[in-house]
Amino acid sequence: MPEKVIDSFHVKRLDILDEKGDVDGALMPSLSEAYIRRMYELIVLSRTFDQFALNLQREGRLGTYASILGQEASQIGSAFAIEKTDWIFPSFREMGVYLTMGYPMHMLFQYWSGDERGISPPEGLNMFPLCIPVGTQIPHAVGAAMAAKYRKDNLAVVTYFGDGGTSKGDFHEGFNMAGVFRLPVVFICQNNQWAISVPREKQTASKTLAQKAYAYGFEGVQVDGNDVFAVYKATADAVKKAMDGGGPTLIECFPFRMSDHTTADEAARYRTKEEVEAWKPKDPLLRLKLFMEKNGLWTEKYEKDVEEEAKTTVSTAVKVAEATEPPKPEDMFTFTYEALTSRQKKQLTQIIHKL
Ligand SMILES: Cc1ncc(C[n+]2csc(CCOP(=O)(O)OP(=O)(O)O)c2C)c(N)n1
Ligand SMILES: [Mg+2]
Repeated sequence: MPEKVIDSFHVKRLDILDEKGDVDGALMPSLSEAYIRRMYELIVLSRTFDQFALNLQREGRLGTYASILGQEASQIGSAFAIEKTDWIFPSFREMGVYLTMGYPMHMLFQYWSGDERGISPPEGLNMFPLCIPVGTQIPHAVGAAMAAKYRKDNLAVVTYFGDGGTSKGDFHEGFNMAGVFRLPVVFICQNNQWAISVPREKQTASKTLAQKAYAYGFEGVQVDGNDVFAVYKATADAVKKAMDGGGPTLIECFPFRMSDHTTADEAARYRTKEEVEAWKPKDPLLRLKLFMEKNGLWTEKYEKDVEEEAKTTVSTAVKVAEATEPPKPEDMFTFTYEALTSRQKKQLTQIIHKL
């Protein structure tokens, strides 16, 4: 008997906005000028937030922080395609998504300064707290999508994770269940080429991360992660498909982690200057700016105004966060243990009476 090919697959890659600021007119989604300006303003706001956070950390006013520099188009582009009624399960690097969805900025500063009250999403904002354990948000999102399908809720569930997250068992278990039950979930992998010091080629032998979806019976697509329009379109299509009963989609965004892994890391020790330099012309903000300039949506005054407003917004949020009374150390005992040991009782007394 001759061997037969019983299955094959291909991976689509979506690019709309190039490095010169030109778009593919056939693929460009129909977006109003005001909408495009809002995208730009949120990219600037997120980048400003990021810069403030890095500075505050260096001054000892914030704890370890994970920068989003270079990943703004992946985050803001996708978040613009998510409805307020959808549910979002982020990883730890989605500050741009939080800000686009309207998460109070001062709470993010509160969280990164070690106050967990900063990451209790306000009522009405369908976002889960950021997730530090790599990949564990994936099965949570799949469970929520299962519930949505069961209850016939008209919504999609969107979850974010990194290239490193695709090596976790949570990823494979979540993907399997999403595929088998054709759940309304959109998986957004921000393949920023690095998982701390592990480069993409040591993460997997697969040619793309997008193709991993095919093993679980659904579509994976790769998108230029520095292209806000391509990320927006891929996410909008996947959200619509999920809500129309078409099942899950994996979107592999292809940006670059321009910064260190976190402020506790020093990327220069494991990656070359040349690699970082090569990504600079691909910058998502620069590219959108060029597009807007070519289309009469950008002037130097507009840029200055947007930057000034972002700085004011961010510094106000810092002030609000820093004016918040810190949590009481004794709460650690009140909410952690059912019953205190005699040693803990002694420690608690010492804290209360400042002994
Ligand atoms: C379960 C678990 N193992 C290890 C870690 C330590 N850790 C934090 S981030 C990270 C790498 C994540 O890489 P990736 O998924 O590519 O996300 P990125 O940091 O690039 O956004 C690791 C191993 C962790 N937080 N959780
Ligand atoms: Mg990564």
